[in-house]
Amino acid sequence: MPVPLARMQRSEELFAKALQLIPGGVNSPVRAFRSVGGTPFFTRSASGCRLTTVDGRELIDFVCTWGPAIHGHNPPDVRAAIAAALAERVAGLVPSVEQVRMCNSGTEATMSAVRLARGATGRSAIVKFAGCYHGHVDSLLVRAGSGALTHGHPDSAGIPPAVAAETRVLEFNDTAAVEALFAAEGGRLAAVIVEPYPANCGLILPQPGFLETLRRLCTAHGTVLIFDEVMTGFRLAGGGVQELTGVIPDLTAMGKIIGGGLPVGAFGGRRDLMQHLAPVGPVYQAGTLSGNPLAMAAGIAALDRLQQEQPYARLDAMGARLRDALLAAAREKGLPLQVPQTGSMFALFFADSTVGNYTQALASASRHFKALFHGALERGIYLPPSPFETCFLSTAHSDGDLDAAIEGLTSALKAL
Ligand code: KE4
Repeated sequence: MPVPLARMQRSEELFAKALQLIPGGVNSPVRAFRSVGGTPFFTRSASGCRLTTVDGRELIDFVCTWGPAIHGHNPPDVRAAIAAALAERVAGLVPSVEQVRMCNSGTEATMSAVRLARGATGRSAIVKFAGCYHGHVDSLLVRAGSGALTHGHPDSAGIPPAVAAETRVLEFNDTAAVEALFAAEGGRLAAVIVEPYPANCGLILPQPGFLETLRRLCTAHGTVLIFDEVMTGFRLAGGGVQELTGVIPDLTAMGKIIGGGLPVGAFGGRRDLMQHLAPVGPVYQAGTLSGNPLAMAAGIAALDRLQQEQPYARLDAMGARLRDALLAAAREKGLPLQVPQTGSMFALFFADSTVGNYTQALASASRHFKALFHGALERGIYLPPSPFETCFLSTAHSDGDLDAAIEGLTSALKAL
């Protein structure tokens, strides 16, 4: 039975206190519920795919701490992990990685990869795609996705115009625009950075040939192709999207799952590029706790468990089952719903046709999403509090959990 959101008064009290201590009451903007309204709840405990709030509500979790919790919350084996060489595992799994450097967040990983590309090519201009979010890097927080999009200021305050001036922004899937930019400026472009499956303005899948075009043009012009697989790495396959598509970037940024819930990022790729990094080469990059044994151990346990379980086919089947159930419910209700889904990732766009880029994502009806979010929450289902995020399944989601989620979500859809 739906439970009114109002019965989360303990969370209200705590959030009021957090607002005194932390800007916006959150350590990361996406958590503020700004896009959907209402007060963020506080979690008292979490296990597997379920959260228990300080208000005593139990919720099936589809946010999965925004991606890292591929094994759900508090997996025992991750806790029992021992320190070993995480780098060895990453190089063995990710096709583009001949060498890798550990850091402490996805933001550091993308920032460092861009600096490395600029240092190795001696060029300054970089290309990103609207709606892609690569962390809060000055030169990449330009028409970004995720919280930057949710909060309606894709170009954040505090970024000097000169910094953003070297960033070219194109629409994802716009092959003609990419061809034209390379024709005009190919020799000036240090890097193209892209989420190969953009998942920070909902979930957008590449049209056939788009990633291959990026690869061809970067190779022809000596531009470094960077895949930001912070979200998709190890989640969609052991080797991420590059394993699934066979499109191999020059550098890959990684994060989230690689830390097993602790703060870890990494970037790696062609050896000749990585050799430009200090102390070997002139591109400086550093981090006090980069590669710390605690975080490495958690990441190793998470990756090893993925290798042992090979959950990818099961996760994809579960995602497809959820997608089909939601589409059927929307059809019955006469709602224009798109549910892009790949592996353990899916999103919900209230739109008449496939959402293929940022502009189309923005045009989808976020008012329906807001109502769905609250309807789902009242039915014990926690979706990301923004239409510009992606939902995640984990190895902790059982078929029974999925049945419960389908019941709750279809009920919430029908109540729109
Ligand atoms: P972090 O610096 O938050 O570890 O990673 C930045 C980042 C880089 N690249 C991609 C593709 C990402 O999705 C992210 C971070 N994702 C957001 C969720 N959409 C993290 C949530 C948050 O900002 O709190």
